[in-house]
Amino acid sequence: MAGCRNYELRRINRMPAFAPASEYKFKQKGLEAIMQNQRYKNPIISGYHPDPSICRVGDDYYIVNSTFEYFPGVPVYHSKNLVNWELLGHCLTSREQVMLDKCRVSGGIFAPTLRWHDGWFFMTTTNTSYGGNFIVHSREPQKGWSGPAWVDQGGIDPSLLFDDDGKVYYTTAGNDETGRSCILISEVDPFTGKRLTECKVLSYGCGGRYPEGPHLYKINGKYYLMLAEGGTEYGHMETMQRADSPYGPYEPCPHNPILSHKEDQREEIYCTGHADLTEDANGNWWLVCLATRPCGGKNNRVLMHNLGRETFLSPVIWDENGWPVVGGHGLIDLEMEGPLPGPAKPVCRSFHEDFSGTEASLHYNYLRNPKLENYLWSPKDRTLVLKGTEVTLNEQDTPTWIGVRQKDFDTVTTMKLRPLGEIQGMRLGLTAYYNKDYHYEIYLTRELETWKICLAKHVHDIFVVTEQTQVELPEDGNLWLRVESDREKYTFLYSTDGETYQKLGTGLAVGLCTEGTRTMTFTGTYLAMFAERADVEVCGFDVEVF
Ligand code: 6LW
Repeated sequence: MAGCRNYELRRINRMPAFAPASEYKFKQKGLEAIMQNQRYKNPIISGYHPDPSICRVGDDYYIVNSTFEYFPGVPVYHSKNLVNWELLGHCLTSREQVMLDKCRVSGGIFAPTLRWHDGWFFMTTTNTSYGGNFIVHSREPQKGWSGPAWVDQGGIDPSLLFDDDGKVYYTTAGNDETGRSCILISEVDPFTGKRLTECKVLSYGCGGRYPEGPHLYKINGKYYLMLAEGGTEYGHMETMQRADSPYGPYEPCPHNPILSHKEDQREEIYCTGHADLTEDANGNWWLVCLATRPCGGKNNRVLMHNLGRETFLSPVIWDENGWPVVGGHGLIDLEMEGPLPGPAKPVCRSFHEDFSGTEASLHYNYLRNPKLENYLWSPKDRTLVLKGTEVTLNEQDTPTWIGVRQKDFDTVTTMKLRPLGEIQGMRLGLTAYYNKDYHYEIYLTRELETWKICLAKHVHDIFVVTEQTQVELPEDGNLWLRVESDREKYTFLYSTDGETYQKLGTGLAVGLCTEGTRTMTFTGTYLAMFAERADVEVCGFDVEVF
């Protein structure tokens, strides 16, 4: 463990107290080196990227996130500096690895954990709709992962600890025989998933409800158990315990919760929790966690978020008693500073499709397991043809739908399309989509002998066309659809020349928020193209993020 840094920590009103942007020396592989603190912005992976887990291999860092009903499952991001993250691929790219057929909204894949040991990456997660807990492994995360090794242990939020004696501990957030929430532990074979010991109750947490998101670490000869408690909403917090044995008895950190915004009055970041720790190549420690940014912004007590739970980063130092101190005494910020392991570069979150590939970019997701025959990429023509089916956006199924996460509040998404059929009731368009019961879309439809552009909204059990207008398509049949978003609303526009846009209508961002859904949900808003009943040729799709 890195030695305790000689930081001057201000203990005033639990306001953010970061070590001054100071130079400090540290030993790096026997070389003296000077590392200047760098400032960086949170979230480090924006948009719907909940339940982050991080691991390091040499000076390479990897993060995975939960993906629920979306396919492919569990993205793997890579960084050299903890701030700039590149999407390498996904752990779950086949039906065998991740069955999602008609799964409920926010079903499917819950929180993952990523670990590296002895040349192998291991990712474990839960398919809450089919099968439960499993482990996949890979030597190179971007080159495919094994089939699922199912683990006979209940609960969610599985995690792995590879101990020095070769034992591999498997922890989950489950229930004891009375049904009480607790953390369970057993020893497993990480390749086969075989449980090698009985499953035991490890902890009931440190007093918060719903102890979950367990991670067990071996640090400086002691076992540290970090938990999320309080539930993933506004009471969320992270606690720490430690013991001399993996099975305890554990003593709680005297300054628990080590991370929580439940009392924070700065009104910028909420729900911090579900964290993971890593030591960087320079011996400095870092924590990643999920947190939310309400679309209402500061001074607006309407706590609702439409972007989903995002991935945040905080420096961690260890106090004189060997307990971790996260950020400013358990508070993190939208802008922080710390000894990043490499020079940070500006982050660009925009997405441009050039249709030069024979398959979808890694950044696209589908709803549940896609029928790929309905997505025809033509690099020669620089187009994508979406083949519509009878399945609509309102169904717990797999419509022809392909989208990217909305990665910040201010965006402009533009789609250039050409209808390939004239079928009554067809819908070809662009949607701001939270889930099957919460989405807004602008689309082209055919009604009797006319083309119409409509704006439809689905919120709770209300699905209605709120605006519509007849349109004459140009001779080449091209049409441009646009969605502009900000913290308050989505604005829907169309153009028949790609230059002059007409506004059709708007939809409020609060209609697509997690807190507003009638069942418990965990995802975030997507900007997606879709086709129903007819086919559409797409030759433009750009998401500008400001
Ligand atoms: C995650 C668990 C949780 O697995 O939400 O509320 C689940 N707590 O930690 C989905 O993010």
